[in-house]
Order: sequence, then structure tokens, then C-alpha cells
Amino acid sequence: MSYVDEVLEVVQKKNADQPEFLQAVTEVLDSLRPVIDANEDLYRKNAILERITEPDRQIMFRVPWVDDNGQVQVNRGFRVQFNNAIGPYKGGLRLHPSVNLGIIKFLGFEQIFKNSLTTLPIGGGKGGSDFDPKGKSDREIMAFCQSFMTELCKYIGADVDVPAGDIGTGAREIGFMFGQYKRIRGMFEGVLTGKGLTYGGSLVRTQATGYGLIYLTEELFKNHGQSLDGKVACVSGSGNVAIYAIEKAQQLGAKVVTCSDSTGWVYDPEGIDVELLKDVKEVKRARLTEYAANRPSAQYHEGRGVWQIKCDIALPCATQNELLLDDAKQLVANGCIAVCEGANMPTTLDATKYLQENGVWFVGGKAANAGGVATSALEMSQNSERLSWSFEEVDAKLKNIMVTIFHNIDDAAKRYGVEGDYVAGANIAGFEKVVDAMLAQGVC
Ligand code: NDP
Ligand code: 2IT
Repeated sequence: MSYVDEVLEVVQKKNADQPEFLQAVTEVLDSLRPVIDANEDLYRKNAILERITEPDRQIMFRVPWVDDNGQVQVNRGFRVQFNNAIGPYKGGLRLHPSVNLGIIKFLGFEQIFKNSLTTLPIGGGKGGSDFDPKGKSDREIMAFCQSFMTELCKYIGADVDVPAGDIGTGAREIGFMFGQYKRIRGMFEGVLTGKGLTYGGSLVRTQATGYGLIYLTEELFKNHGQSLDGKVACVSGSGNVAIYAIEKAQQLGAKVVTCSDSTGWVYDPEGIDVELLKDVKEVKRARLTEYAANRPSAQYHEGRGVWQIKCDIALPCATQNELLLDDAKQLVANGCIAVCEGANMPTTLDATKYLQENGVWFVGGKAANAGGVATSALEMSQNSERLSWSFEEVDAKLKNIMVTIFHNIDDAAKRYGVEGDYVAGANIAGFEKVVDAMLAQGVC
């Protein structure tokens, strides 16, 4: 049995109750086969695959807080510190009722390779809680965040582990958590990224994941002799990533005609009004029905459905496993040219395969959404030198990083004879740097 198959079997046995983690590991290890086969003895002797699929540590803790009725609520908190071979653990905090250990592990595992692709010195980690921020008052959010950080602060630090935002964690939550860290540890340090601009945050971090996704997509099109100008795009989600992907895509001449949230979706044939969307989602924290009510050209539908709409480019920006095989078939039938993932693992394995086999240019999240964490690493640099860079400077660095990522994954795919397979290219390029650092650092 090949080394990859052996390890996959063990990982499946050990983590049988964690389907998302198994999905992420299967995708990575399957696509690394050419690299592993070329170095099988060395990697096997050093148990590289066994080590890279087992987190350094997994922290789980109780998060008690008091709601507005005086009732004590209890949530579960997580931080998975997966791999710090190339830098301090780095990755977001997800606050969503669906969060469990398997979800955090899949996200932490992906983060190792994504962070390596950024070219910056950051390791992989992820955390969060099954807390549901929807419908909570600001005071309840603060109570939760303070309790969460009261425990988490024991395990993180500017040179140890630097969390950030993800689903359900934005500037408001990062602010409350930063305040509590500072209070308990007595240190003003860059322990979180995505901070407010008045206390160490970086310009462009808010926009970075969405903008970065579009910079990479633009480079992909350029590489195929095309541009985004005049293209029609479908976006899913309407959170941080989706909003700034829509904004940048439209700045570059594309027309984005859809967005969605967890209850419904909008088709707006005249193009999404991004200022209205920001007001509905960032200011009012309302449903998309509010968008449709204020936009005569928009049609609102309950449930899911954005991938039914004919488009050139599909940008899934909501959550994992939201683009299924049937959606992939519909996209191909509608003549879709490219799928670039803004979310983490939004496309199922069978849907990815179908898209690739039918000639759709497919760039997975590890490469396509790396602009968020890359800009977090730029925030860490600014905090270290106690300076802040201008919007233009950070934006130019972000763009340069995304263009570099595209060429690095394209080259890696070519080097291993799988030209155009950007999933394999990303996994290979991300893996090479981490494995080199692991080998250099001995058994740890
Ligand atoms: P937000 O919380 O800002 O937005 C999430 C969006 O996705 C909302 O529109 C939300 O709808 C929708 N959504 C969330 N869960 C589900 C679900 N189970 N079913 C349907 N819709 C859902 O999060 P982000 O925009 O930050 O994150 C989106 C994706 O991008 C995630 O996969 C995240 O891991 C990934 N990502 C985020 C980065 C960042 O910097 N923020 C960086 C790289 C990747 P509703 O409002 O109704 O809940
Ligand atoms: O999935 C991700 O890359 C993020 N949520 C951003 C992580 C970060 O540390 O900025």
C-alpha cells in the first residue's frame, strides 16, 4: 500500500466522527501523491504525513456567560494549534452553532497550507465556539467574548498564536476580545488581527479576503488571455468575504448578480448594489429581504439557489460544502468558465472533480482566499514595528501576494505534470515549504 493510502486509512480510523476534517485531509493527501511518491522513503521515515495530520494540541473549554434575562448560558470554546513549523499559529475564530472539533480541525489543517502559500512566516491554527451571535445584544456579545478570552488568553500571544476573525467574528468581537486579553495579561501586543484602526489594526484587513480573491481571479483570467471586464459573476454569502469580493469585482468591470445568506438569496440582474448590501449586513445586521425591499431590480428567494443563475465566474463565499455536484453540473451547463473559492472548502470533492473534468478553471480556497490571512500577517508586521502603513501600501502588497500565489501554484502544478490543476498546485506549493521546515527542525 502506498504511504498516502496507509496514512489516509489511519486518519480515517482515528477521526471517523469528523467528516469535514476527513474531507480536507483526503483532498490534500490525494493531490500530494506525486510529491510523496518522489520522496516516499524520507517522508515515511520521518512520519511527515502522520505528524502533519495530527494537531500539535487541541484545546477545548467551557464558556459561561450571562444573557440579558440573567440566565447563565454555557458554550464550548475551541482552539486547535495545528502546526507551527514556519511561524506562530495563525487562523480565525468561528462563532456559529455548527462549530465542533471536526470543523475547527478541518479549518486548522487547511490553514497550514494556506498560510504557507502567503509566503509569510505564519503557522496554522483555528478556533471558535458553538455560540450563535445572531439576535444577541451588544452586551451579550461582550459577555461571551470576555468569557471566551478569559480562558483562551492562557494559550495565545503575539509570538505564540494569533487568532483573527472568521464566520460570526468581525471587528466588534475582536475589539471585545482584545480588551479582555489586555486586561488579564496586562500587555498591549498584536495578539489578534482584524483589530480596529485606532488600536493597531491594519488598513485593508476588512477588505482583504474579498479583494484578494478578485486579484487572484483577475490574474487567472489574465494568464488565459482574458479579463474580468464584462464578465457576469455569481457570489454566495453576504458577509465580510462576499461583500468585498463583490465590491472589487465590480470595480474591475464584472457584474455580480447574486448573493445569499443562511435563509435565502437574491438575484439582481442589474448588479448587486454593494453600498446597500453593506448597510443591510454591516450596519443593520438584517436579512437579505431588507436588501430586496430597498432594491426594485432584485428578486428574493427563500432557501439556496445562486448556482442556478447563468454566469462566467462562480465565487462561493459563505461556508463549507455549499456548492454540490448538481450545482457544478448546472454551472457547467450554463457555460461557467471559472470557480474561485472565497470560503473555506465550499465545494464538495465530487463537485470539484466534475468542474475540473469539464474544463472549468478551479482555484481552491487555500490559494484564492489567502489574502485575508496574508493581510493579517502584514498587520502583525506593522504591530511589531509599531507603525501603520497607508491603504495604498497594504493594498499593493496584498495584490502582489495574490499574483505571486497564482504563479506559485501554477508553476507547482506544471512541475509535477498536472498543469491547470490549481488544487494540486496549491497543496504542493503549500506543503513544500512546511515539510522543508519540519525536516530541518527534527522530530517535534
Ligand atoms: P461572515 O460571518 O461575515 O459571513 C458569512 C456569510 O455566509 C453570511 O452571509 C452567512 O449568512 C453565510 N453563512 C454562514 N454559514 C452558513 C450556512 N451554514 N449556510 C448558509 N449560509 C451561511 O463570515 P466571512 O465572510 O468572514 O466568512 C465566509 C467564509 O470565508 C467562511 O468559509 C470563512 O471561513 C472564509 N474565510 C474568511 C476569511 C476572513 O478574513 N473573514 C478569510 C478566509 C476565508 P448569515 O448571515 O445568515 O449567517
Ligand atoms: O480562513 C481564514 O484564513 C481566516 N479566517 C483569516 C485568518 C486570519 O488569521 O486572518
